[in-house]
Amino acid sequence: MTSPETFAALLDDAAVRRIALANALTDEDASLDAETAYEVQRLVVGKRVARGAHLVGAKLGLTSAAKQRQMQVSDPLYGRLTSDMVLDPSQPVDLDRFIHVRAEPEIGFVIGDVIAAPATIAGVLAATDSVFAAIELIDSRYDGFRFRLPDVIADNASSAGVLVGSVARRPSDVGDLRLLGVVVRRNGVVAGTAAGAAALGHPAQAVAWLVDRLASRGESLEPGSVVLSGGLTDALPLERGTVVSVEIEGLGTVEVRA
Ligand code: 0L1
Ligand code: MG
Repeated sequence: MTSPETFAALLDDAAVRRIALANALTDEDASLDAETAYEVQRLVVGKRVARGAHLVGAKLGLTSAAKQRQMQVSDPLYGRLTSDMVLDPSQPVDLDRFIHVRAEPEIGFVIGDVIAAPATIAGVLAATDSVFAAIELIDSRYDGFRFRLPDVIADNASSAGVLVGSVARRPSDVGDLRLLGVVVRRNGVVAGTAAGAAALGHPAQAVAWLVDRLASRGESLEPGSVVLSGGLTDALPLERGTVVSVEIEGLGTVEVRA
């Protein structure tokens, strides 16, 4: 079996050189399972931290029924967010940082208190300082975004960038997160619509899943962590000259310019 260290080095090299791997890790070694892939992910994130970034939180992926069906999985996955991924929405994004980046709308959380496992929607909401509109940039380190579940877990859930909207509100001031309308525009034209419930039925349920999953590995979310609760529509390729904006009811608009 190929070692987690070898796989982590391959993924990190692909990210640093912006050259996608032609083959998924599971093409090279079919015995790679989800648990080992999380160990690869830990090593990949550790390499970013060794280069000076620090952990700022986590993200959920594969939270929509459509994406789970497509990947033939029944669970989401998670990845880690690091400080070097946080981008300024007032500045154009430098596409040279990425391989084939895509943008997707998300509801973000800032966690205020430790959330005990097993977590509940009510427990997550009570421990949340604020929610905000976000754009996540995903960038697979695999050619053509072709991967199986362990591959994308190892690749830190395709994490690449985060743009945080300027409106931060307590969940109790926003209302039912499941019902928040979401409109995604590309160059001013509507390209996708959704509601908050697209993230695992309730964005706070996605956070609860993350808390429980981390707890099963002896980990937890630090107060102050930022959590992206999962893509609400299909991700849009972010090409030069493109502006993608995400408007979420009650949470304002955030945009990314390339
Ligand atoms: O954030 C996401 O939902 C992406 C998770 C990984 C799957 C993908 O890269 O599409
Ligand atoms: Mg996402």
